[in-house]
Amino acid sequence: QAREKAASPPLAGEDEPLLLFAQHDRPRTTLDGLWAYILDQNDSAFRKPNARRAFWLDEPQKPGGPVVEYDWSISPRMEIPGDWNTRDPSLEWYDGPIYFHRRFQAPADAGGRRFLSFEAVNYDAVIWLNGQEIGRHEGGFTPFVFEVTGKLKPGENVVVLRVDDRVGPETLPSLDFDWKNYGGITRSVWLVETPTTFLRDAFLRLEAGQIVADLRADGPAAAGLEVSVAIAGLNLTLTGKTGPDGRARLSAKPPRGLKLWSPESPTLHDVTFKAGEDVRRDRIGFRTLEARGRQILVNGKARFIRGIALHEEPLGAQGGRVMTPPEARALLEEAKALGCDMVRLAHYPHTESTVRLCDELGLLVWSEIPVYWDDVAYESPGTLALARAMAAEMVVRDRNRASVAFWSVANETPTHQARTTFLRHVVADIRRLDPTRLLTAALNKNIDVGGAKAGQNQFVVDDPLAPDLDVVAINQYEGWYGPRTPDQAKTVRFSNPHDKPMMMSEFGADALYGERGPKENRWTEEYQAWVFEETLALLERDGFVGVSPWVLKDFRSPRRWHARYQDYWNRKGLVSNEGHRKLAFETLRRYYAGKAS
Ligand code: GCB
Repeated sequence: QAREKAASPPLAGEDEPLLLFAQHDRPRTTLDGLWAYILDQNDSAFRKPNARRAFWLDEPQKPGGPVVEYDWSISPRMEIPGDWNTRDPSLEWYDGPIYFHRRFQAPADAGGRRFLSFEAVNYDAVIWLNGQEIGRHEGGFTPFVFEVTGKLKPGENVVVLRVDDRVGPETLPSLDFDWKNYGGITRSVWLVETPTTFLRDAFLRLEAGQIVADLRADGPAAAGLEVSVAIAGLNLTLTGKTGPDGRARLSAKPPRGLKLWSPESPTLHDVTFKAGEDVRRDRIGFRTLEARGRQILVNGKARFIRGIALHEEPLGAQGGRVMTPPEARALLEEAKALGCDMVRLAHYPHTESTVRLCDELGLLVWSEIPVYWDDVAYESPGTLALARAMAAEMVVRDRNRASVAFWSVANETPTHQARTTFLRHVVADIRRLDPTRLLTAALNKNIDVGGAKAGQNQFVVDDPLAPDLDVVAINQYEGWYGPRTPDQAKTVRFSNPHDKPMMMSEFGADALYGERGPKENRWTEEYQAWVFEETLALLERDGFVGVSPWVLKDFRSPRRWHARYQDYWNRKGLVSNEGHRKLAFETLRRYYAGKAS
């Protein structure tokens, strides 16, 4: 116990990630575009560095000098953001280190501060600026920022990354997971400018009947700084001063007639944040969330959550990891066409613009960190620190989005003590960073981990983590993986001994689009639709207050081997990878139409 405590003190203010509040509204230069790349399959340059292969130094061969075995100017180029698996067909199955190189012009120094900002790099990144290492980051789905004030040259600069997408026993996700491990600089890269003292963080929300803003300034003038938050249309401006720690909490009673954000009417307000000379704008919605007894309440009203899960993979023959806003919109419009009011962004934080789109479209969001399955090193202090860092990056990036309703800390994890202790740390951190969201996890359905009592057809949610959560959720695949046929699913009773709302966070079945036949035939659209009919029918009986079937779209996965039906795609999509709707799409649409309030 004592050792564990020493390894994991509660998240302290200094440990909150530096993410540059409202980055989209700051002066910034894109570093997207063509980057040169060099494959280092044996990881020689990093493990055994020497001048011949110090890619980060970008030193050209000198006439008569020692040999240099690379030349960035003639290396192939790749469009960034990009995953190398789809950008370069010869790298479709490559896992390992790749170096990326880009020259860029730094804008003239305006006297403020500058940051290199990465929206996501999968998985492990080492970054050099002009030959000097400026930082490292682990984790493929969350943003990170390094300050480079004073490190840029006037005019041309060089940034080099080593990106290694290999997973290992202590990474997150760990060794086994059901999606393609797309490697690369998968989201945008920016050079961002801020004033010397700037608003590093702001969190504005409706909490306990008040509009509350937590602000944090960073820089030499951060203490005693005038700060304000003005909400357009409400005639409301909160003002105050930061304390010695650069932080301020402002609050006010919400004005009468405040229009709340809801899936039915996703009202967003234009908000202006000021911290000294730093003035930033964002669009923010206000709403309340509550788990009361066994109900989930949005704006004080109980609702049945009509969800769907999706991976971050656009429609198309290839898959791929880069998700542009139009591609995200196309997928989210399919979720809307199903009648969904929630998307489960599985199994890792999706790109920020997707969450912003959910704010606009009126889709609640379930956002998750990739603590996935039982291979995770739950005993490792390093892995715990990584999970906590990921959770903090996820929450700090998205806690101003009204759409975000659920923070999920895990998916289908075992129930032993080490895992539960591990997840409790993450839950505690998230509650500290955001007391307004519902904490959840997709819990296991396996009999041997306490989900179900063998023989009784009685699945009990008795996970030891349940008391720490606001909403208990279970994944279950009766009619697909289990011994029962879809119609026998109703012989199983799901029960929840906790006085908490219960959701079914997954169910589903593989179907190859266009494969038709008797419903008893696996892989047909009919079979999948049958699983949906039978499962949806028992939700209300057993007290579920929400569901997010698996999954909106077929997605690539190296562990789906059936050469005819899968071909390295998970085929549980309601639409095929190219966007054709399968029969079960209509089954779910009809069910949700009956549920819409
Ligand atoms: C699950 C996992 C999900 C898989 C799915 C499947 O339980 O949570 O990531 O893709 O089952 O298709 O087996």
